[in-house]
Amino acid sequence: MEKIKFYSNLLSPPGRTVQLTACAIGLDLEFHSVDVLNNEHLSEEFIKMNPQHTIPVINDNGRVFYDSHAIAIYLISKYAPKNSLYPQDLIKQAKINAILHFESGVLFARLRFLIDKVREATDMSQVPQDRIDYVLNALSLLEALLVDKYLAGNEMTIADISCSTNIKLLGKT
Ligand SMILES: N[C@@H](CCC(=O)N[C@@H](CS)C(=O)NCC(=O)O)C(=O)O
Repeated sequence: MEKIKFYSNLLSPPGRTVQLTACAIGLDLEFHSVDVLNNEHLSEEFIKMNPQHTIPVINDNGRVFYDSHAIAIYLISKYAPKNSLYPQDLIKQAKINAILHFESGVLFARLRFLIDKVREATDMSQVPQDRIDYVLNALSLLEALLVDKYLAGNEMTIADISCSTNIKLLGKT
């Protein structure tokens, strides 16, 4: 069996979610760098793999998957089904899934909206305040989720991995 091919960029938070998940379950991925800043993700070859032209993407022996949340769940369910990063218990899964959707629809979405403006600006005064406020509000919502030791209870799960990759990006910005 071939190694799983992993198309991503080291700076991408969703990409890091997949990297960290694979690392946590001891899975060795074959990394293929995609230079998003130079539009490599818009190439015909890449769009054939993922019509939404987002990274990360994996190719597991001919089966192609995109979206970090879907990939993380797939890798654990297939290669480490007993791992507590994504437990088999449906109630725990529902809690984790809700946080993954929060990451995708609120936290990362707002962060991306802000980062786009930060990239265009020559100094921070050019970044619209409402974009900063939306991110701060998303961080407050994330903080409010943290009632136990980890986001979805007292054990670390992929919800923590997924959200933490955003915080790392904010640290860089
Ligand atoms: N929900 C997706 C988001 C992926 C995403 O937006 N990735 C960015 C890089 S961090 C991207 O590929 N942007 C290029 C584009 O949207 O065309 C996931 O979790 O994988």
